[in-house]
Amino acid sequence: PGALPPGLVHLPARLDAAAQRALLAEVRRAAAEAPLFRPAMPGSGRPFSVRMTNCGPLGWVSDPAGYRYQPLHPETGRPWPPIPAALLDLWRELAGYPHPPEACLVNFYAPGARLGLHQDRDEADLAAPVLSVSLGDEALFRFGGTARGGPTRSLRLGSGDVVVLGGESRLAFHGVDRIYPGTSTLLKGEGRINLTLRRVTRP
Ligand code: MD5
Ligand code: FE
Repeated sequence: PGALPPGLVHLPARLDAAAQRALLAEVRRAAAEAPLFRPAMPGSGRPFSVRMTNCGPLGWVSDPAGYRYQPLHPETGRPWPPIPAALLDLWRELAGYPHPPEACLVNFYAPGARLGLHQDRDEADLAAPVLSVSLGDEALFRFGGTARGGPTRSLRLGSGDVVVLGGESRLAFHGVDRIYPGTSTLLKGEGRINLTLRRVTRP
């Protein structure tokens, strides 16, 4: 409870059930063209528990050589599929930023997957927010301030929730501690999908 930090806007169930189903169909289409891959930590090569793919002119990838955005899928060598129109509409409505996103990172959390605390700072344009859409099972999302090791708070994110992370929250440490299996019927026990829209380059 209590106020969220400046720049963090949580819109519970911003997408209704029909919009969630339509978006999920788009994500499945994209993943058929650009298969989910399992990124590895730079340096150690330790695999993520989250699997990923991307839409848009650029996609985020991580492998032992480092984190980066690139125009081609790391395994197929093909361009990423386009960002679904419904997501571009949501960005225009909510981002407060006058240029389109260039990457839509798709994170797939099977039950048991998690994402450690980190900052998103691989984008050259930090003036744009990150817009997050959750589908499927609920997740325990944790966020803190811009310094590692500071206090953190948690927020439960459900299917259809949208979070806009801008301003002072754009560089906040954040992660996903766990998902709650069986809390949504949308993905039928498969887990959770999170979509993040990102502007990468300076316009
Ligand atoms: C997720 N994804 O649920 C989260 C939600 C990622 C990632 O963290 O990098 O793919 S996006 C949350 C986010 C993005 C940018 C800033 C902040 C949170 N924040 O300041 O809290 O899969
Ligand atoms: Fe992140």
